[in-house]
Amino acid sequence: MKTRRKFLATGALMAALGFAGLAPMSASAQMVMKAADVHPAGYSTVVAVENMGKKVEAATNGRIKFQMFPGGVLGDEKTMIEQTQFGAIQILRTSLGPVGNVVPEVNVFNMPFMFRDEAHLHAVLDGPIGQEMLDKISASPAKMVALAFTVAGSRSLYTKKPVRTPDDLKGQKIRMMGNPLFIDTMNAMGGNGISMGYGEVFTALQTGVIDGAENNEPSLFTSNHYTTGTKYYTQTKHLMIPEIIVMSKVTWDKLSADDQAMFKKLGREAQMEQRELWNKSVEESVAKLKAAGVEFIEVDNKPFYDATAPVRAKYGEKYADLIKRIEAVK
Ligand code: GTR
Repeated sequence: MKTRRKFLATGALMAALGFAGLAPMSASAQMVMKAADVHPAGYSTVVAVENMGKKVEAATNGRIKFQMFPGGVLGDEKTMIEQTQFGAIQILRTSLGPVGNVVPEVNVFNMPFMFRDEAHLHAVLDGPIGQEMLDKISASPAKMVALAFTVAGSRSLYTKKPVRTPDDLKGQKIRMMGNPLFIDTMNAMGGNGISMGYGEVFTALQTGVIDGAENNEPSLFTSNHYTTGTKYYTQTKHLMIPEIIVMSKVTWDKLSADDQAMFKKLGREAQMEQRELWNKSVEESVAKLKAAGVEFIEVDNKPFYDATAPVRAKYGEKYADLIKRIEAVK
């Protein structure tokens, strides 16, 4: 028993350090791909990637399988992107927010009020523009092969004081994801944007380092941020940021063409499956947040839209044609 436990522990350590999957593949060699996510077990993105892993395992008779590291145990998204780039993480689900720092083109999708609503966003992602964006990421020097999109609804503000207008955000320090575009967005909306990793937000809210943050309902719920006194959820819906499932290019280059095609196919299936899981999780989180006393504030988001026009102008200038095509999607 003891020896077996030690053996298992060593195996887990080796997997955690990134040894698994680094050896050159022979036909019978097993490849264990480390998959990572900042979200906890049970979250729509984690479940969709786990299910993709099960399909991969079945399709390859166990030759390739996933080992999921949820809850940000391998670091925040910036760190995980770096680890994916050099091959220590093989499969990563990440927001496009921090990806904008390594693939600037994706910032078109990261701009405030870029999409009319979720139906518009989903039509863009599932159609030719979405495929082009995945291909752009894969062809960029970022060393990540983009397999699929996941969705994350829209981001709204959660604060300790109610916010109804940009004026109410004056002097409030609001956590944003690490990307200058988001800091500019918050500053334009009236607050002070503070960049920090997702895993630091809870303590920063508790200690008053920040006054609030912004995210979708499932993230607000599963992160427990709502327990820190941020009981007002103001539905500005200022950002609708798509997310991606990527494979490290280091790993991708070791796969056969057949395996690569299988990953693309199963990636697309994961995209559709997560969509269903997502919709359910939004409903559930809204109900749970309301039951816990979070007040949902409906606002007129026109003043926030108008205030962020300079941000869209600054970041969108280079991509005017693409933006026109996005706007034309029905
Ligand atoms: C969530 C998103 C995560 C992460 C997080 C954050 O909505 O799904 O990938 O980006 O927001 O705010 O850091």
